Amino acid sequence: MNIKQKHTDLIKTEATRLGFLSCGISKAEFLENEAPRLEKWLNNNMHGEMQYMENHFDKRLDPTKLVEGSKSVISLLLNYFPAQEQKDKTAPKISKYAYGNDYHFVIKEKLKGLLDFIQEEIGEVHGRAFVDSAPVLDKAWAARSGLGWIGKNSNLLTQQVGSFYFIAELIVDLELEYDSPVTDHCGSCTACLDACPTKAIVEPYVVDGNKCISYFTIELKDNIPAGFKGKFDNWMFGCDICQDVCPWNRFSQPHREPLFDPHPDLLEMTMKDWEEITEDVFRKVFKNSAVKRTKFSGLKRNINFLKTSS
Ligand code: B12
Ligand code: SF4
Ligand code: SF4
Repeated sequence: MNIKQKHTDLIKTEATRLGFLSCGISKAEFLENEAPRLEKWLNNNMHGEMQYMENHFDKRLDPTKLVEGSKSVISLLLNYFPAQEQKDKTAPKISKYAYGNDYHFVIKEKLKGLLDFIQEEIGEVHGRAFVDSAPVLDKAWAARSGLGWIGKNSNLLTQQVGSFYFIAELIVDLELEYDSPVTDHCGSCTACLDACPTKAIVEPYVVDGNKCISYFTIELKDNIPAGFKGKFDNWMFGCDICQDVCPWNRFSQPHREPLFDPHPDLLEMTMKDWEEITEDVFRKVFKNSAVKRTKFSGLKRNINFLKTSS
């Protein structure tokens, strides 16, 4: 066995041991196909107020500009599909990814573990860990590395486990064996486009961030535009509709990461509990959660928006 293959096998085995769903590897190079798409998306203002998306255009498309001397992008998936969902079906909804502890911290620890392992087992390897934290096109790298295809809802998707997982990367200066992309299995399906209540999937594979419930409820600092009243289908933090309707998500399996388990109260809270939520309850239920991104005031804004929508 050649040395690159041996290193690749070691890394993939350790990734599985750390709890990642899968690991795929690509050569670190310029993302030629994605460049015009990203440019168009930005020019059409589909990032809305997410100004960070305008920054570091060149680095976002070329990992060798982000991590000097880098040779490989190691992409990793971590499942967050919960075993149980919110009990009160009339309660405002929270996206499944935000039930437990903030994934940025959970994944960073695992990535650090993988990088330490590489340095111990393979030698002097330089690299950096990324989880939604820097200008990296997570989905594009995962797709290149054969971890799934980018579906018409623009999420990375697999036939085996659907799309309810996070994507992260290690970008390293080590040459490895590279994977190949898998084929697109969306076929003639349009379930996600048809189900999106704000028509944010403006054409297959393109999401106008500016129209997405996830953007309004998490990213937007101002008031939610009144024109979207009645269209949120009761989502108060994020939105899972275009994934819930995806036929491949029938194959989602519950995660086994205890840190992603929700605070016990979260699943029990009723519509009334959410409408009357206090800052103390918010702090308790969302202690280490990504929901803290909206702050108490943001979540209240979202709940009030839903209340005045119906
Ligand atoms: C900005 C952002 C958002 C924005 C914009 C969404 C978007 N689609 O870009 C908002 C706030 C709306 C958002 C929402 C969500 N997000 Co988000 N988001 C990001 C972020 C930070 C950047 C994405 C990006 O670069 N967008 C720029 C545009 C240009 O890229 P794109 O939509 O991916 O476009 C590509 C494809 O459309 C493709 N394409 C275009 N045309 C065509 C044509 C063909 C034929 C093909 C094949 C491809 C293709 O090329 C483009 C460039 O690669 C990433 C993290 C990261 N650093 O990558 C997370 C990320 C994409 N988000 C994630 C998640 C989980 C979500 C939500 C599900 C959360 C929720 N439940 O509320 C929703 C899903 C909404 C949706 N349907 O996309 C995960 C996705 C995991 C997965 N399985 O794919 C990521 C990867 C975070 C992570 N590290 O895990 N998000
Ligand atoms: S997350 Fe919701 S609002 Fe955004 S594209 Fe998907 S279905 Fe539409
Ligand atoms: S719902 Fe259908 S079109 Fe949309 S991503 Fe899933 S398989 Fe593809």
